[in-house]
Amino acid sequence: MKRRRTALLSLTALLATALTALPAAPAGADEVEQVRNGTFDGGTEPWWTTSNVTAGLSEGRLCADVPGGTANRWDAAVGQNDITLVKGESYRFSFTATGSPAGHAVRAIVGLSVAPYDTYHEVTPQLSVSGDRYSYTFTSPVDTAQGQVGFQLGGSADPWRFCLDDVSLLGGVAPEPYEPDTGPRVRVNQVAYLPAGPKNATLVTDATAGLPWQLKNAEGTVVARGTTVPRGVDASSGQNVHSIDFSRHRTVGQGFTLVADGQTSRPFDIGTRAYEKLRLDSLKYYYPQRSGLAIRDDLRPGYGRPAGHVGVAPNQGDTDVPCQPGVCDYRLDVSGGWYDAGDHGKYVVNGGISTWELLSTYERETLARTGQAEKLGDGTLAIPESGNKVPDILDEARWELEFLLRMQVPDGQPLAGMAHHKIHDEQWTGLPLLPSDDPQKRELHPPSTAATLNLAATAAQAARLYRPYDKAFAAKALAAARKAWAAAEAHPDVYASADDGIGGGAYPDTDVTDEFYWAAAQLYLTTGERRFQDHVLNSPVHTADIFGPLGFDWARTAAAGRLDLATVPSRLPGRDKVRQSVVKGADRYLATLKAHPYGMPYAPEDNRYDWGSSHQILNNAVVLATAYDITGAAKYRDGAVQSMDYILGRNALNISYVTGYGEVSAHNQHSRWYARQLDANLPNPPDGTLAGGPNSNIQDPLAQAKLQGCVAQFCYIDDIQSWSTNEHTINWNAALARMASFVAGQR
Ligand code: 9MR
Repeated sequence: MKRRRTALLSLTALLATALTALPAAPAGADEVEQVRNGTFDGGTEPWWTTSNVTAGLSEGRLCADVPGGTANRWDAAVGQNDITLVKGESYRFSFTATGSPAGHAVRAIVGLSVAPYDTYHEVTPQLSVSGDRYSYTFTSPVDTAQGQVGFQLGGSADPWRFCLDDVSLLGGVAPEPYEPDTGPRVRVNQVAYLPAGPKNATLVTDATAGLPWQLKNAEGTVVARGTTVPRGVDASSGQNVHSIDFSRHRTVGQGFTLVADGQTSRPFDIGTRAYEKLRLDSLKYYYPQRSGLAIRDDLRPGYGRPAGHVGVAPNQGDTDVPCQPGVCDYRLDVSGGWYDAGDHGKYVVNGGISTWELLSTYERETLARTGQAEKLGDGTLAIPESGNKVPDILDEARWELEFLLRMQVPDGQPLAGMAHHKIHDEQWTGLPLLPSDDPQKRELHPPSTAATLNLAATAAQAARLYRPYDKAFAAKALAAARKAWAAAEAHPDVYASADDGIGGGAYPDTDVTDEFYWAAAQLYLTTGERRFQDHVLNSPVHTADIFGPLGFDWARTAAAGRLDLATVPSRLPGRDKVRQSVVKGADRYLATLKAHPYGMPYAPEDNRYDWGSSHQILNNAVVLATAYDITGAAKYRDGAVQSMDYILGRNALNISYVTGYGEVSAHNQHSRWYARQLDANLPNPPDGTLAGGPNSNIQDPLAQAKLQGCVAQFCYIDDIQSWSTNEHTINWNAALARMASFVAGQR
């Protein structure tokens, strides 16, 4: 599986039904076999094998002796090339296979036989000794004459035997429209409502008049009742819906259900405990994302793995990494840091906003009326540093900060003080692949102004937060921040190329006025110095309306300055106005939430959900939470708390986007090492991992095949191949941690 940028797909306008079926081909009309000699009648031509596999005919089948001791699935394979695939056409891929001894799996793919080896359909069934028939239907996202049917057999420590028969790739079959299983039509927060908090649900129904609802406790006793409020057709789902408000019920308990229109919701709790756990789980996510050290199984049972990228073969990095050709002639030790997401890349832009949001989660807990900094203290996150008397959240963020500092161009070089935009593999790698097994060359990409300002902002913030615990580190961070700031001022318009997306994400950004503002704000809050204050006050960003529908993220970082200027004590002239601007932004998110039948502060233009929509919703909720911290007004607190309902199940798909939270939760996020969907020996992501969520642009082939024509909330599939709707990342989990921590402090 490789990630590529693909042209945006046009979305059909709002549809009355949620998903359109793919255009139906007349079944059986012109079904055409694409595989030659799939029955192995006259021999094994034109099938090929990798040189380490010995294959031959056995009882009319192809049988292959697979060697042990290979690392990757594709290190041992059988396949057939020169397969023609037609874009938009559906294919039935089927075969019969055995594996002995039992327990071995085959990765069966239909993909590209040449670089970048994209796969258009892949499955990894566990084989039996007696044999099974496998059959799958998919739609090709491309036109190619260089297709391949491949059976990848590598990755086993021991040798085994694979036999194959009746391989078929039938073109022109009827597509199988994807119908998500959305369960009961009463949609609730499947985790927990706060006892004194808002309690809202959504009913999907054709009814146009109000219907009776009942709240039942775990024993099935009705404890509250009322009438639903018809809300008409919801634009974000295309569904006719009603809303239900049961906020008046405040009794704590487990296993409540909501009943309406003959449907019983998934169960939920009323209480705070789940949020205490989520606050920690969402932060515990980071330790196994760490590059550069072995993950201890005693600290994360089931997640132990060898250190990735410590300069040990087959890794080619990260302790001594060259630049891309022509970019520089030095090498850097850029080990450590967090892997960005499901890939092995490490990006300063994105590392920065993630670090800010963790540091700000902590800082907010130290400053706000309802803050509970002690809940994030030493010993709370089960990390190697637990017990060192430093709050664990600071220890975790420091792992990334140390990496960000290493990405700074050394003194004496032409761009000294700037930060390299990113470091990652030369080519995209396939799935699954443990960090320690990544064989690709690693390269530093050119410095950028945006990366330099990410470094300046986070290192400056670090300087004030780590001072009580480690003065030397605080001083080092501040010196690096000043140096980065000066370098950015000297090189204010060095942009990362949008085309630099091979082997890693591009993270392009050609407007860095917001990054300048963010960095100046952090430098000012830490030093109080006049020149940083002047930059803040003179920046057009300072008074701009920055709280738009998509909120803030790695590319739109103004809020990371504004929210802190509004809440971290300082003598900034006009600070009251800054605080008011946050409240004004929150008022708008509150209005969006109130108008939304699913009760969330998110209504993007043209109903187009963006990449990582779940974290955008959470970040809009952060603005509401900050308005509560500023004003103490309950309506902002309630809005922030209520935003969690969507994330945890009150949505069109009836799914919680947080792994392990709620009866049905996302658990197949795109990842090279949490790849259980592809390899039963690997884990799913840990509890508390946020999925990117609906993305109207569905850039990946799997989503394009399954979700064509989807309406906003429906543009999501919990499949490991859907990297554009279902990845996990360090910046998205930071938004979850920030909100979980806020909600855990409310009652
Ligand atoms: O989250 C990023 C999204 O905003 C961009 O539109 C997209 C394309 O540039 O990239 C996303 O980030 C991915 C990054 O490029 C590589 N690591 C995984 C990230 C999440 O999918």
